[in-house]
Amino acid sequence: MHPDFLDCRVATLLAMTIRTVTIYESLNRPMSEKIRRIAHLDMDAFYASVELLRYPQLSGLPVVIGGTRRAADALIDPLQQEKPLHRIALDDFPRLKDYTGRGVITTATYAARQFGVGSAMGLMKAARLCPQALLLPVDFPQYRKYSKAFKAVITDIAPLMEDRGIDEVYIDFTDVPGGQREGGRVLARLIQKTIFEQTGLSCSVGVAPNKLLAKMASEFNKPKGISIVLEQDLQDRIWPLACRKINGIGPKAEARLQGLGIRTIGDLAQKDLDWLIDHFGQKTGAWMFDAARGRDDRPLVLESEPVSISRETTFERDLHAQRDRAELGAIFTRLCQQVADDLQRKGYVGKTIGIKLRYADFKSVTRDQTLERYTADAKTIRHSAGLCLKRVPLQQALRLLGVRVGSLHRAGPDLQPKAPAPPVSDAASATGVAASSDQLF
Ligand code: TTP
Ligand code: MG
Ligand code: MG
Repeated sequence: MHPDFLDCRVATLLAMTIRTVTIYESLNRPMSEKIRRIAHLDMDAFYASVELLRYPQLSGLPVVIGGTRRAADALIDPLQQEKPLHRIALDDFPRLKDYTGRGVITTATYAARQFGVGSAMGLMKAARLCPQALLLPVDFPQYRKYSKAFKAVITDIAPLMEDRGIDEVYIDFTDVPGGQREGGRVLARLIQKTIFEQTGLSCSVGVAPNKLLAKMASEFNKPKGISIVLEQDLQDRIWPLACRKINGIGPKAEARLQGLGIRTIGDLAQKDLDWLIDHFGQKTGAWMFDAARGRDDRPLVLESEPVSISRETTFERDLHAQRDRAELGAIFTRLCQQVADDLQRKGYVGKTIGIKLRYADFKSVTRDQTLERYTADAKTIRHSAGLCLKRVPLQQALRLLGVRVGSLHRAGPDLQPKAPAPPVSDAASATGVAASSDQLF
C-alpha cells in the first residue's frame, strides 16, 4: 500500500494490498548490452498541484489539502454557481486558522512546507504554524484521473513501468531511446516535459542503476528536479544521507540503528555482514549490507493484482455504539458503499468481508467472515460486515471504523470470478458466522 495515506473522515483511507503477478526480468540481458538504468518518477505535491490546475489563482501560495470534505465544500460551493473557479477571490477560500476538527493534511504546496507543515500533520497543529494557508478538501476521483493521465504519458514513451501508487512509478530506461544518454537525463527531461505539456503537472525524476538508488535520487532536487546517480557516486552522494532515506528503513529501524551509533548510510556501510546479521537477523542484516552498498537487483513488477480493497475513516469525534448509533450506522453504510464502488470500478469481486475498529484508547480489533459466493454488492458487504461487528465489544467509544473485502478475483460478466475460484481454505471458512438479519447499526 502506498504508501499509505493518512486521510481523515472525508479523506477516507483507501487501501489495497497487492500481490505480484508479472515480473519483468531486465537482469537477464546479455552482458554485452547496455547498463541497467532505472528511473523513479514522483509527482510534485501531487494532490495540491492537481487542485492548483482548478484554482490557478492559488499558485505560489501556501495551500494544504485535507480536512472534512463537506465543510470545505460548503464554503466554496456557493461561489461556484456565480463565477468560474479561476475567478474565485482569495478571500473567499477557507483558511487553515478557521479549521476545527481532527483532520490531517494529505499534502501541502511547497510554499506551505516552508512553514513546517506537511503530510500527515493534524490540521489544527498546522494552523498554528501557518494560519494563513488556504485549506482545500480532497477530491480523490480527480487525483485518480490525473494519475492515470501521467502514467499513460510515460508508457507511451517508455513501456516498462512499475506502478507504485497514485503519484509514483519506476521506469526501465535501459533500452529506451535517450535512456542511456547523459545517464538517462535526456529521457527523463523528455518525460518530464511531456507530462507537463499534457497535464500541467510537474514531477521529479531520479535515474540510477536500480530501484533503491533511483527512489532516493528522485528526492534530491524536488520539485521539478532530475538527478542522475551512477555507481561511482555512491560515496559522495549516498553515504552522507541518513539511513532513513533507504526505502525500507522506517522510524523504528532508524531508532535502533542510531542506538548502535549508526546515523548515515556511510556508517552502515562500515559494518560487516556478520555484525549486521547478529543485530538484525539474517534477512534484514543481509539486506542492509547490500543496501548500504547501493546494491539492489529487484526487477520491475509490471502488473499487480490487488488481494484486498479497504476503506477506513477516523471520526471527527469519538462515537459510541449506542449514543451515536444513527451516525455510526450511516458512516458504516457509506464505507461499505465505497468499498463496493471501488471493487466495481476496478472490476473485482471478493468473498472475505472484514471490519476494523479502533477504540478511544487506540486499541484495534479486526473480524472477518467468508461468504459462500463472491460479491461486489454494497448491501451484501454491509450485511456481512454488520455480522462481524456483532462479534466485537462495543462498550468503549470508537475512533475509527474500516471495512475490507479480501480474497479478490477479477469479475466476469456474471459478477463471479473470471477464472475458476480456488476452494475456500479451512482457516478462512472457520471465521464465518451464521447469517442473521438484524444489524447492529
Ligand atoms: P507524496 O509523493 O509522498 O507527496 P507529494 O506528491 O504531495 O509531495 P512530493 O513533492 O514531496 O512528492 O504523496 C503523494 C500524494 O499522496 C500526496 O499528494 C497526498 C497523498 N498522501 C496522503 O494522503 N497522506 C500522506 O501521508 C502522504 C505522504 C501522501
Ligand atoms: Mg509526490
Ligand atoms: Mg509519492
